[in-house]
Amino acid sequence: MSRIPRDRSFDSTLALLLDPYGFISKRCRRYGADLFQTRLLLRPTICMTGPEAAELFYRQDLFARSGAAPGRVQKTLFGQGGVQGLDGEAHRHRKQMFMSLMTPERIEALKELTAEWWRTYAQKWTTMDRVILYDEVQELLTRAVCAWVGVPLPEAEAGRRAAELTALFDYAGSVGPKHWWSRLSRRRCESWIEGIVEQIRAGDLSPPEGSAARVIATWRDQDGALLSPRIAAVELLNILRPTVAVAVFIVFAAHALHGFPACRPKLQTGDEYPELFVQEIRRLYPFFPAVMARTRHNFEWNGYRFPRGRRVMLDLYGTNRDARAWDAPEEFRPDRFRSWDGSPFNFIPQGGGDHHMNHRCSGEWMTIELMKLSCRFLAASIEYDLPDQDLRIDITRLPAIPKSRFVMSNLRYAI
Ligand code: HEM
Ligand code: MYR
Repeated sequence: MSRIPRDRSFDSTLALLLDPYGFISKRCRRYGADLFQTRLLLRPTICMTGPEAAELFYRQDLFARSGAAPGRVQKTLFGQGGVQGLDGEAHRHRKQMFMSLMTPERIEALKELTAEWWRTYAQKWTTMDRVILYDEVQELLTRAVCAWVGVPLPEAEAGRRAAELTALFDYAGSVGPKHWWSRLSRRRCESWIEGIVEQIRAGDLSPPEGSAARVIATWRDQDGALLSPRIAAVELLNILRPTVAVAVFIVFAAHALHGFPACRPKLQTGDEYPELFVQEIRRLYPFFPAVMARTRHNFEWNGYRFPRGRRVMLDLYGTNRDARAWDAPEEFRPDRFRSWDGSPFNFIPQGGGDHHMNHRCSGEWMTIELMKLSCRFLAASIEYDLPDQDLRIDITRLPAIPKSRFVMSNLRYAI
């Protein structure tokens, strides 16, 4: 039996905040192991990295999610009572609600709405001196996703709602005033969507058959009861918020197009290259750093003893760059995905395992499709200049984004 390496410091919360993407893998390398134990937010936590650790982490007989996420993450990013904190049958049933929304036809409908908004925004950008892509795409996606789920978005509210939805993910990992703004935004978003759910149930609002707002407002849990309006709101926000968060990946795509201009012409035709390009962006760029669970029992793994009730954190970012699974892992090479083995545990930017059975992101296919569409638009439909700016990616921030948020100028768009 080996002892799980222990981090020397009393509590590592600050070290994690200062280096949220490198924290786990750097320490694992230092200790020559796939795991180590430390204290985070004063709770003992086992941190793990790599494909083998990912395979372990998604074993539901060994790990549970209820009570695993820190309160500050629930009060900002996730909300309380949603799918992320469910286990077993209750999780599978609720997950079905999300997965039923991800049919090819429904995803196609979102792509059409989003493409329409790209065109509208591009026209507006031709009249602007400077376009801050991160901010603009948040708003564009807010409009597309609200239409798609069936939530009315009056023109006068679009900017404010986009800012509130963005605050849920963009400031979830912040401390101080931004964190509090994120909490306030969660309360505002939940009240807004709760009102929508109540209107649907009262028959005052009738979103289309198959739309997320209707499916969620009328969904019955295993016991046959409707979700409470608050939980229905949390779940509808589990679609709205992360769709707006695709703005982060779109900004990374713009960043990669600038850094690797040879990719641009290859994105202009066909479907194959956009997919490779998008996968490599999801693998290499820093976004969702790690996921958390807690052990259900005492067990042993690879000679290490895991005690019952221990919080465990899996390194998504480091696993995507693990040299055991990837050649030259730090290099941007979209073509590597031509020969990827398709493992559910070595490429996990949106979680691992199975979409239906595990907590793996239900919006993963949607994310890929929105990214492909957006990359094509950036590469083929518009031209722009990049004014002087700091494009370095700030990896001390959660989520990481280019410091300048990607500024474009002199934008050309021929309809
Ligand atoms: C779960 C990342 C977009 C809906 C997750 C998880 C990650 C993730 C890491 C947790 C996996 C786990 O706990 O094992 C991302 C990233 C996105 C994104 C980086 C890019 C913006 C989306 C989209 C949607 C979505 C577009 C929906 C439209 C969800 C839901 C869950 C989830 C509902 C909870 C699943 C469960 O607990 O079973 N996502 N996601 N995400 N994601 Fe995403
Ligand atoms: C989503 O909105 O669900 C998808 C993207 C959110 C990424 C947010 C990154 C910062 C999260 C910090 C919490 C880390 C939990 C261990």
